[in-house]
Amino acid sequence: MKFIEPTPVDAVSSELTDLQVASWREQGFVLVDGLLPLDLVSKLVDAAVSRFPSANSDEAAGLNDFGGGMTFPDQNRFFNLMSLHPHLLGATSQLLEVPISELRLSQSDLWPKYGRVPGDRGDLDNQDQRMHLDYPNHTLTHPPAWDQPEAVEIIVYLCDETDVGGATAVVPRESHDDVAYRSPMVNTPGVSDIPWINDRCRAEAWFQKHHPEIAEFRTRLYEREVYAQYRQGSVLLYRHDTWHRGTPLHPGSIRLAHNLTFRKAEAYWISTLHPGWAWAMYQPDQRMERLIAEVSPEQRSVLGFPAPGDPYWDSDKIDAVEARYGALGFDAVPYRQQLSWTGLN
Ligand SMILES: O=C(O)CCC(=O)C(=O)O
Ligand SMILES: [Fe+2]
Repeated sequence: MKFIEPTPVDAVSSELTDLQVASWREQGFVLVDGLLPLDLVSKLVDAAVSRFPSANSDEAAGLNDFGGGMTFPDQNRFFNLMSLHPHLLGATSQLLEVPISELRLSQSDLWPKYGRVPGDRGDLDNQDQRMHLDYPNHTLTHPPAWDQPEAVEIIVYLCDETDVGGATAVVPRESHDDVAYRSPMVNTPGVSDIPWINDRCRAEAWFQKHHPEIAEFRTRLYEREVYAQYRQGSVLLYRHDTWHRGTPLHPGSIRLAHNLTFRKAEAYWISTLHPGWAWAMYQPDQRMERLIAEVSPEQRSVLGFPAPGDPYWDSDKIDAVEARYGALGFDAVPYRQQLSWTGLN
């Protein structure tokens, strides 16, 4: 087993180092430490621990697959602030080479995974996952050429691998003509006629029976996997077209992880994974409205709220939006300033 350890981001700027950016661009992933403040991480851990069933509880025994976790925007403010953390946005902007205002959040969910004893628990069991790509349940199309990435996928780990196990396994891309990464990438569940089986043994048995040549291709992937030895607060940055899988946890333990995707604004074919922001604005706690009012213009733009200077704005619209959110603390000044600068007022 080859474990990969996290490397620290730049301690002063909290930006990814050149080596980290190169690792994501060439190998398809990078595991980093020091990107996120640990006090925010521990607030999120507290929120998640009180939200989800504890390990070994009867309730946890029934939770086999992910889903049913916290999704953005949640009633928990720290989860929402983590989802828009400036350092996550900054790192993504470095990787995709676009300004933060041209990023869009399309996934933010936090879910528990429970460690089980080895055994067959059906097709959908997520304990020992089959090798896969994530793109089939994110994009309507297919990821573009490797050198034109349109999204960054992220796992923020809220536990320590040494305590709970469950290292994410990743297959590093070796070169521009790596056979594992040749387009189209279709040898993964959920694509073409391949059923969506999550459990490794069951999925590989299906490939052996129906497509032995794909089974052979996939055997090579397992041989090449390396394991992310995450710590609490480590961040795995990867892609919708990076081969990876979840591996078993220590039986009886619980792992908490926060998964995110930021896409380029122009890549509208990448869908938002959750019910969406609009449905959240039906909640009596006004979680979405309060968040809109609280965060920076740059963070708002990642939710699709037009940035200062966007042609959307005129002074009537700014007045109206201020009337809507002003009582919650929304500051319209940056929008007005840009309007007068661009001379459209
Ligand atoms: O659990 C993990 O480490 C990875 C999970 C994963 O890849 C997935 O659910 O798609
Ligand atoms: Fe995945």
